[in-house]
Amino acid sequence: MQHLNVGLIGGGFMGKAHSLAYAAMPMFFWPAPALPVRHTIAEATDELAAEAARRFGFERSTSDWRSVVNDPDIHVVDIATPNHLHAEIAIAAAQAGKHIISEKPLARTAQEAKQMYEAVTAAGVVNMVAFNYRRTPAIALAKKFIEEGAIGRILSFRGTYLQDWSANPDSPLSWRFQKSIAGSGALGDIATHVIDIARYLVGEFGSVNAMMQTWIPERPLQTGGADSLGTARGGQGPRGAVDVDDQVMTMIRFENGAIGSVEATRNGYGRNNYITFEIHGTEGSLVFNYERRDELQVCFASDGDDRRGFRTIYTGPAHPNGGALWPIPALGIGYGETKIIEAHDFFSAIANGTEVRPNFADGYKTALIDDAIVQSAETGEWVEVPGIE
Ligand code: NAI
Ligand code: SOE
Repeated sequence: MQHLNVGLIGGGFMGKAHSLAYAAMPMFFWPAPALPVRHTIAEATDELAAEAARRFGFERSTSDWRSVVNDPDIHVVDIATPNHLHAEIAIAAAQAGKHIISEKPLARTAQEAKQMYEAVTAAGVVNMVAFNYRRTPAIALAKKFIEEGAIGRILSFRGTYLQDWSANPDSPLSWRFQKSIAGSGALGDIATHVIDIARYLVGEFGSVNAMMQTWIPERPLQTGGADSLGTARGGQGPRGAVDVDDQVMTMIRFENGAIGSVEATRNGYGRNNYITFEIHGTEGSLVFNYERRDELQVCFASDGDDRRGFRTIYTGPAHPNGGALWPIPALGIGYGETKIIEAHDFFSAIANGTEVRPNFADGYKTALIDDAIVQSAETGEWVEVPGIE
């Protein structure tokens, strides 16, 4: 079994999730496609890096991500930093011939995403963007039903991603509220997950008509680089300007004729990780809510008029990736499992020399959709989403 050395850059929330996935992947998927070795972790300072290495089980640590990218012993570069560093790190890693997984959104703009896509294409390395939610077994099951034709031709997709961690005006001005670092707000941070799910389940976006809104224009300045996701509150100290959106809503015309909508907010009190979709087809409907992520609700026209209504399928060993997870349906799929499946699929692609989706082309396509949404919100017009050049 091949050992592949990972260089992980960024030891915050996603540094934790990816480290867990590398440790746990072979325990779930055995024989593993390859064994991820937690070789080096890079953080913003030497102290943070050393602490992250101890905590997440890495052999070495550094505050210089370039030394990781250029280390001949490293096979895989994992980018788990704030968004402004994704492009620079990914392009350097591709030029050094490393396989790359990057957190989402792939980049701050479509222009940046294009450069990343071109760099990995030229280098011929395996590349993946970490839209992990599509690996939730219930979402993969929805994909299977759609591909089997179980709900017929798709008519409409209605998707949401609603959270409330930043609804409090005292939650700090972390990097997620700064355009120079994040690129955009709720759009890039969370709407992109639903856009990825919509592309996965329905197909390519043709055009969009969107609104974007900033509800809290100033937030307390934050010291330190990591985002506490609202759990640390600022007091009466100085505040700085928010220059990204808190909320986005868009209508969608898909290329295949389906219509739909995506909305996302980080100010929806009572909603936590409320990723939902409802899909109507000519032969049935599918409904999903991540806060009940073991479940897929289905209604098939063939059920007959006298029993028409939604029933709940609890995902388990009979469903996509279920065999590798837990032996009984509804034992509980967690966020960690989506990252473990993601790690499995990424390392399988490296071991087998194949492609994995979503890849940088998908990340670039999503960035083109994001740019079209921003343009539409500014002009009030429908905006066509360009294809990949
Ligand atoms: P975070 O703020 O918790 O952690 C980011 C870490 O990067 C911090 O510890 C920071 O010190 C470190 N960092 C900053 N500059 C660095 C540098 N030059 N070299 C090395 N490390 C550096 O952020 P979080 O939540 O982990 O987000 C990271 C990325 O993951 C973002 O792109 C975000 O959009 C994405 N994300 C994806 C999620 C998913 O479900 N797929 C969930 C959460 C975040
Ligand atoms: C904050 O909105 C956040 O951590 C996002 O950055 C992630 O992508 C999402 O999965 C969870 O919430």
